[in-house]
Amino acid sequence: MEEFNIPKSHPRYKSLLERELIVRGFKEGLVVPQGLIAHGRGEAFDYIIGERTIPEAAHAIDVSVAYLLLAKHPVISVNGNTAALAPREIVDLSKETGAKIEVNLFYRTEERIKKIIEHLKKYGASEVLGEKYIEGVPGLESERRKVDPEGIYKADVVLVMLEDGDRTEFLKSMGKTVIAIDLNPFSRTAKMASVTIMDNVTRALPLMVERAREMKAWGKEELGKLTSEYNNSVKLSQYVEYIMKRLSEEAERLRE
Ligand code: PTJ
Repeated sequence: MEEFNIPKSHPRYKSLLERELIVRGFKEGLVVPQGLIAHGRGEAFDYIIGERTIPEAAHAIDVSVAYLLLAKHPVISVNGNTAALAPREIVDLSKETGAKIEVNLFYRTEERIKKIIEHLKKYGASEVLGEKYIEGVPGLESERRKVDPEGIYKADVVLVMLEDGDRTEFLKSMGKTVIAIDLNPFSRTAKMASVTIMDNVTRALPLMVERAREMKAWGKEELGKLTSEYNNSVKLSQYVEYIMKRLSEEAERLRE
C-alpha cells in the first residue's frame, strides 16, 4: 500500500491505512459520507477492544463459517464501506463457502450499485447480484428492502456487515440465519443477529476465509455441533464482560 504514503513504522499504521481506504472509496463514489461517520464509530469500539480479534469473536467466526458451509443458499451482503475495506476477502470468502455476493445499500443509488459491482469484479468476483431486485423484505421501509430474488430473498444464511439497524430483525422474521460483523456489541444489529462477530471486518473476513479453507474438510455433524451449541445472548454477554475487564484493568494501571 505504498500509494498512501504512510510509514510502516507508524504505531497507528493499520488504522491509518483503513482510513485511507475509506476516503479513497468515498472519492471513487463507493462510500457515502455517512459511511465515514460509521467508520469512526467502529474505530472507537476497536480501540476499546485493543484492535485484535478476541478469543470469543474467534469462536463466533467458527460458528459463522459452519453456518455458511452448511447453508443451501448463503449470501454475503455488501455495502459501500465493506467493498472499500475488504473487497478481496469478500470475493475469497464467497469462493471458499459458495456464498453469493449481493450489493445491498442503505443509501441506494443505481449508480453506486454499479460502481460497487465493478469494484468487486476487479478483485475477482465472477458474479455480483444487486442490480435486479424485488421489494422482498416485508415490513422493511429502507432501501435495503430491495433484494435479488436469487440472492438475499432466497437465502437461508446472510452475512451482514456495518449494518444500520433494522434489517437484521426483518431478515430473521423471514426465517433466515443472520450473521453480523459489528464492532459495537450494543447495536441493534448485534443484538438481533443469530451470530454476532464483534470484530473489525478487516480482521474477521481474512480469518473467516482461512477457517473456511480448513473447515470445508469437516463433516456435517461436526459443523452442526458448532451451530447447535451456540447461543448469541451468551456471546454478547462475553463481549461486554471483555470490555468491562479491559476498562477496569486500564483504570487500575492508571492508579498505579
Ligand atoms: O453503503 P450504504 O449506503 O449501505 O451505507 C452504509 C452505512 C455504513 C453508512 C450504514 O449502514 C450505517 O449508517 O451504519 P451505522 O448505523 O453507522 O452502523 C455501522 C455499525 O458498524 C456500527 O455499529 C459500527 O460500530 C460498526 N462498524 C464500523 N466500522 C466497522 C464496524 N464494524 C466492523 N468493522 C468495521 N470496520
